[in-house]
Amino acid sequence: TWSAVPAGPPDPILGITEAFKADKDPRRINLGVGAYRDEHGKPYVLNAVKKAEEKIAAAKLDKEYLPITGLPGFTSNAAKLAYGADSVPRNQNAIAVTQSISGTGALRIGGTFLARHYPHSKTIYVPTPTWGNHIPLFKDSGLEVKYYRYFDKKTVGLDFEGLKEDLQNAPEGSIVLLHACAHNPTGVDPTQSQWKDISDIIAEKKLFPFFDMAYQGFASGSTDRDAFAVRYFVSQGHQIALSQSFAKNMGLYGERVGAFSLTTASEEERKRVDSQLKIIVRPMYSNPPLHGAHIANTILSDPELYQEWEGEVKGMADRIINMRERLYQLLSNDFRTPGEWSHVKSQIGMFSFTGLNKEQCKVLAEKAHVYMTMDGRISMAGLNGRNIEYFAKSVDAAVRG
Ligand code: PLP
Ligand code: TYF
Repeated sequence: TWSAVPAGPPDPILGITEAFKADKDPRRINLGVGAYRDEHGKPYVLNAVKKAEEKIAAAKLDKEYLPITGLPGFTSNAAKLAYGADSVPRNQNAIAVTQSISGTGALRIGGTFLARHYPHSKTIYVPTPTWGNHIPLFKDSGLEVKYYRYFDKKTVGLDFEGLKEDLQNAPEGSIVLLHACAHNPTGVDPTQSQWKDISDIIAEKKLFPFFDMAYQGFASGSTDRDAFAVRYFVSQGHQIALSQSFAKNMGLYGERVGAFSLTTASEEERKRVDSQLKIIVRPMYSNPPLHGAHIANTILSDPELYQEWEGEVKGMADRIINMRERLYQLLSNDFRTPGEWSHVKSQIGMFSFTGLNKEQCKVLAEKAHVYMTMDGRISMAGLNGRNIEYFAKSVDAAVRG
């Protein structure tokens, strides 16, 4: 029956972990997948999460089904975290929110909703480059995917002129995917003033902004600062779609906790949108899983746990920022590696787009047992005090060839 099924390619990011696991060299380093590691290179379960789980266990909750759109306290608190306590559509009860299977599930619900109900276009513009999964995900949702310029290889920074030009030339009404903060894979974000210009163009061209916020708190250490773009757009009167993930900022990767939301014009409109979100979710998975949503909601609704969580998010962000500083010093000063390395310091979030080419990445894997995606992206969280010198030395050797 399946004799005609062709073998497909592996996921370019998750496939790296396989290669890493097969390498038994003690010096091996995995900088592939974007998952936080502590200073010992180990996965990190947040204390706030452990305490929330203790509270949940003590409460002896049942395992009944959640509503189709998820745990009501969780969706409400997730929206508050993203939009802010004083958000106008939130106070008007005009934000439609559904729990989702993490950020990916939120993007997929959003893609499907827009393909079905957005009246002005079936095209979504995504940045080049973008998180690889965005492209098949939106195509499978029924949208056509097009691209806007984002990254400038020459400056290893934002191609702001190219971005503006491409958005200005997009057909009126098109959907635009924006990484809310900590752009994956480049680590390059617009400044606040550039976000304001982007907001103006989107208003002028009547484009529809769809924010992917997978790293709130992870970029700067502050959940408020990282929500700047989302909140600014809403304050300017844009209606937006938003995907949220709690994989990174709460370390809930495998629990699959996320939310998809849309701001609407009124409570009455929100109710109609809600009903259509339910119609999308039901035939896919009926209703979302319980445990992770309880964890996130316990943290978001308990002031003490919330404070502890904020400290831990900042701790993770700060450790990454320290590694950036250290890596820059090693390459630039200690080894005097040919090239300019200040982008390692200025980039934001989980990743650094090093500028290493495919050949150099290959050499790093084969000769130095250092694994990263072939576009030169490294997950900064994979670096720590014990491996960073070896990594920098290996990069130096690969660059010198
Ligand atoms: N969007 C971006 C930009 C990402 O980097 C990721 C990966 O972590 C996701 C969405 C979705 O991740 P998850 O489905 O684990 O929440
Ligand atoms: O870019 C990353 O590494 C994270 C994790 O199919 C990830 O976003 C990578 C690939 C994938 C799912 C999640």
